[in-house]
Amino acid sequence: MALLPILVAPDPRLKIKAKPVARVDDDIRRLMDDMLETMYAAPGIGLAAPQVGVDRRLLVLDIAREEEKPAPLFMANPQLTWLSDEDAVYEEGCLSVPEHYAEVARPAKIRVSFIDRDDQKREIEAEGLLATVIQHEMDHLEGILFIDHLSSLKRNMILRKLVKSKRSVLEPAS
Ligand code: K1U
Ligand code: ZN
Repeated sequence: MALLPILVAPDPRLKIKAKPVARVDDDIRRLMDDMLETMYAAPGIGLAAPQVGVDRRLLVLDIAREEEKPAPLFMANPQLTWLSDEDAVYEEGCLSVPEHYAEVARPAKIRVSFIDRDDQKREIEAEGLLATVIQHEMDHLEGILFIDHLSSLKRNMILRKLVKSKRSVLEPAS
């Protein structure tokens, strides 16, 4: 398995609508495994393929706590089949928007259909943090970041800080 570099905003590859996969074959399974390893190493609780520069509708997640048994979920071509009217607000973070967090409101309960790591069609219901992380990762497949749910003032402030910190890595002060 391999650790993959995670793209940081602003990056045009994070704004692209990802393409469906035809099926989950050995190449896709290897990519999903690399994404999971990258997510655990970051550390994070979710990761979508566009975050590692891959233009495909794939995501991995695991919201199990450190003291719990790992419970990874692998999704290809996820589709929301039902959303609750009621919203829930969570403080969100993103490995592509490092060190910034903000509250985002999303449907509290969802039903999502997807193809799993064994190329089997599945549908699950989710609520709480799991529902939030699935929706956050599915946004990545549409080229949407959690900061796109904030006011343009807050979003631009965060983007300016990210540009500045990228610059300081490229041009360290002498
Ligand atoms: O970059 C990502 O998409 C992953 C992101 C997922 C997420 C977190 C919280 C709300 C919505 C979506 C992260 O994993 S950020 C890091 C994080 O939340 C975390 C890291 C280690 C332990 C617990 C949480
Ligand atoms: Zn994210």
